[in-house]
This record gives sequence, structure tokens and C-alpha cells, in this order.
Amino acid sequence: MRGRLILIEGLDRSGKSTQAEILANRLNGQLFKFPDRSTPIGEIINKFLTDPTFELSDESVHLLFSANRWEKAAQLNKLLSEGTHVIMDRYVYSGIAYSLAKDKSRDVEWLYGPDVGLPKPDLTFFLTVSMEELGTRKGWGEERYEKEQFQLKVKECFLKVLRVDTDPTIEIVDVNGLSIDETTLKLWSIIEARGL
Ligand code: 2DT
Ligand code: MG
Repeated sequence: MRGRLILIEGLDRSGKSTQAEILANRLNGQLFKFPDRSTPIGEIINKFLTDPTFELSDESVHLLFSANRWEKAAQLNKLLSEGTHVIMDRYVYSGIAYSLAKDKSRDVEWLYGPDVGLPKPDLTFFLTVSMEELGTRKGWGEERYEKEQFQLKVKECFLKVLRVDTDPTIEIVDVNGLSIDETTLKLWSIIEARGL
């Protein structure tokens, strides 16, 4: 049987990396994190995120993030076809939401374009947390995009881009006030209810 592809999306500090790791262990699966900063394109992305003097056009950055996913696509497909479950920490929706947040007039179809053909998640969680609670979670880091005002825009864009009404593979999960364990329980119950 083909492995399941489960994606966790959310803002910085929403707990998605923690949950992705826990779910990967529970499902005895592989964890993929995007951006993957270890690849050739990932190194450029890392420089862009950490060096404020390193400028790239919005379009180039968008295409690089997508190319970074394509660097891993063959490996991803192989694992899935061998029956290994894969949990992902960010993917296509982050790509679209962050680019759209930089320029709301951007054509969403253009943003989707470079990712067309990548393996599609069987289930996508979007973890929502109020901005208030996000603020209490250790504060923002120093990387590009880690500013409250921008995160607010990203949140709006995620909710616009995740077509929850028409796409049954998407689950928006409110994790406000939940502990790590309570969040895992909530995600796990959804996975079970869907028979994944
Ligand atoms: P992490 O904080 O998760 O390392 O991400 N991003 C991510 C994009 O702008 N486009 C993408 O396609 C992806 C996957 C989100 C680093 C930053 O990169 C952003 C935050
Ligand atoms: Mg981050």
C-alpha cells in the first residue's frame, strides 16, 4: 500500500515542527521539512532568510522555494511508493501564503504554477493560534519574515489559499491554549477518524 503524505502548515511558532516530529515517530514515518536548507538550492534560501543584505526578487524567491521541493520530489515519491508514511513540516501552501503576503495583488494561479505535479498530501493540517498567544510563545526569531505584522498578513493569506470548503483533504485545527500533548491528541483523532 502507498504511504500516506500528511502535511502540517501554520505560522512560525504555531507548534507545527514539534507536532510533525511527534507524528512522524508515531506513524513510524519519515519527516520532511521545507525549506530543506541542506540542498544546493536550500543553501541559497537559507542565505536569503538569514542575511538581510542578500536581496532576491520576490519571483526568484518564490521559484527557489518551489525548486527546493522539486529537489526532494523523487525521494518523496519513492518512499511513498514503498509504503513509507511521510510527514511534512511546511510545503506548497507556505510557498503561496508567504509570497502572497508580500504582494497581495499577485496572481494566485502563477504562484501555484511551479508546484503543479508535486506529490499531493492526503491530509493537510493548518494549525491556527491567535496572534496574542503566538506572541507569548518565546517571541519571534531574527529571520526574515519573523515579524508580527508580516505574520498577521501570512495568516490571512493562508486562510485565503487553503480552500477548505472545496478541498476535503484540508483540516483547519484551532490549537489555541492547547498543550503539546493535547494538540497531538487532536491531530491524532483526526487522522484516525479519516482512517489514514
Ligand atoms: P521555517 O521557519 O519553517 O524554517 O521556514 N517559506 C517556506 C516560504 O516563504 N516559502 C516556502 O515555500 C516555504 C516552504 C516560511 C522559513 C521561512 O520560509 C518561509 C518561513
Ligand atoms: Mg521559522
